[in-house]
Amino acid sequence: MDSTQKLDKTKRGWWKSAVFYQIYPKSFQDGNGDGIGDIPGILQRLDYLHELGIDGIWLSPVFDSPQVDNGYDISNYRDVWPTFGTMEDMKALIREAKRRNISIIMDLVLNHTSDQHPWFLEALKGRDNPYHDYYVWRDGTPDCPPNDMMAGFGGSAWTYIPQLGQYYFHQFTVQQPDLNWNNPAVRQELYDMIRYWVDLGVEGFRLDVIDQIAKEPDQKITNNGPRLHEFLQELSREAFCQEGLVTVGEAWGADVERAKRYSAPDGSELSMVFQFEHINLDQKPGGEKWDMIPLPLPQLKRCMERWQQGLHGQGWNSLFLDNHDLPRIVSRWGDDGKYRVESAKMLATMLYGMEGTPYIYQGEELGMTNIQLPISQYQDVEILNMYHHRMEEGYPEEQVMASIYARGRDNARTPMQWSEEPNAGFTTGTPWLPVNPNYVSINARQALADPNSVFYHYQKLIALRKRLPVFREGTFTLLEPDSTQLFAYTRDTEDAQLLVVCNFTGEPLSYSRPAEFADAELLLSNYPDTTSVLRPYEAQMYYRKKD
Ligand code: TEU
Ligand code: CA
Repeated sequence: MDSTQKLDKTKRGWWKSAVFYQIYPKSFQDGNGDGIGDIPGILQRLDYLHELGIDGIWLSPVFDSPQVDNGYDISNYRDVWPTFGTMEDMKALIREAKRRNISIIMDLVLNHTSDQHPWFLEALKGRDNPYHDYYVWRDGTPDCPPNDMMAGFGGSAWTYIPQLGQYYFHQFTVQQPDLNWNNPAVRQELYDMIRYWVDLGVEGFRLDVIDQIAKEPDQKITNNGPRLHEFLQELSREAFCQEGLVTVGEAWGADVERAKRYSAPDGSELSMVFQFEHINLDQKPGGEKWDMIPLPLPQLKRCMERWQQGLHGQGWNSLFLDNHDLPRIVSRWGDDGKYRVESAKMLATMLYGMEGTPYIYQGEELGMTNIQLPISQYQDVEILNMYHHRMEEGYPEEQVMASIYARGRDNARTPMQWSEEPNAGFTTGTPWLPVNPNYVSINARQALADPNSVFYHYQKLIALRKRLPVFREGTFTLLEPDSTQLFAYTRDTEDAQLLVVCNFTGEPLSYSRPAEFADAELLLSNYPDTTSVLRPYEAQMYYRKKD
């Protein structure tokens, strides 16, 4: 199978046929033995990514940063963190990736900077400093913050600066002050910076918490602020004007109607957004992400249906189950024990039959799993803040740890498992976060040697999506919506039809496919043959030409 079919990236909307791969640089490949992944390490692995068949890399932030939030706290937008490498390394990465027809998509954090960014250091110098208004300030006294808004990773969203007699606003950690988008100078600085990266050959951007830039803290508005779409349209006009750039905004607050605006086909805002409605379904209503419930399958199906049908012809979906903030999907909605391989393939099949642009998170193509560590070994600021907070509140420690095992972001951030060599071939030094001990049996070297691996299943799905227009154009119809075991749907164009059938459970399921598919071609499945039942986590994809 030709997994390396090239897309013509000069064509508008090329990214509709593309598949992207997210790299979390700290954990991908260490090139110099200091235990931390880096850009030279990524360069070593480009051939692996090319083999998988991806068209672009979403690179989580590599900018200079004190790393309080692993780079989502940027202190210099125009340079890379020295531990990751140099600008020369970055240029080499852009060039070498492009040579393999892989685009580099940078991760832009435009909502906030690091508190070590020169703009913030200037802002602290006085109310009259020209950079003071780059951030969001309110007068106050030490004991009385402007309001009771809370920050994303715990604590107040306001931090007091005594010498100014003012509070600054931060939606995330104290070290991530929010930028003031109402100030046109801030916006122009950011657009300039984006053009700088475009000039270096970057072909797109992932926009961190983009729906939070237009916050209005006096009204307690965080996402979807009143000027959001005005800002996005200006951003698009001024910074994304180069034909062919792909832009994907992270939008936890997006519903279908909002997503239509973000991803409007006229290109006035973004190419697409990451929305999280499906991701939030196994969270207790009214609770936090740490408060879990079992995944309600009928609701998942209805949710995907709503997005598939809602955006068809009117916008564009992103397709993802994993990223650096989420637990590993095979541990979450699959079975990371006995049926790890089958369920990892089933989840991919369920998603890759849909309309949208898929994003693979590093290691997902190997079926990498969650990890359980003692609290002293976790690194993530969100996990550590939550642990201290809930312990103080009197939660039983066992329950707190169970939440971390199930939902903690470090699950996704353990080093990439390349081989059965020490530290999974990730580093010759001491990894910054422990390697999952299961690397001896789950790793890329073994996957490449096994024709039945999860890796090759992804490779086939990617190639199919490029070959058959039905993946890109077909309308979506959900079958058997109420079944608590089966996830099945069809995609239809005028002359072809795709059927995707997934057993979402570890129990066998009797199922006969619609009559018109009796003689259809089996494009792909995760068992060596087919029988009259769907075995645990069995997934099948059928294709037929209409006559
Ligand atoms: O995440 C946005 C965000 O809302 C997170 O708080 C998310 O809800 C949380 O990670 C779920 O556990 C983005 C980045 O993806 C994340 O890595 C950053 O920490 C965050 O923004 C701040 O920049
Ligand atoms: Ca390194």
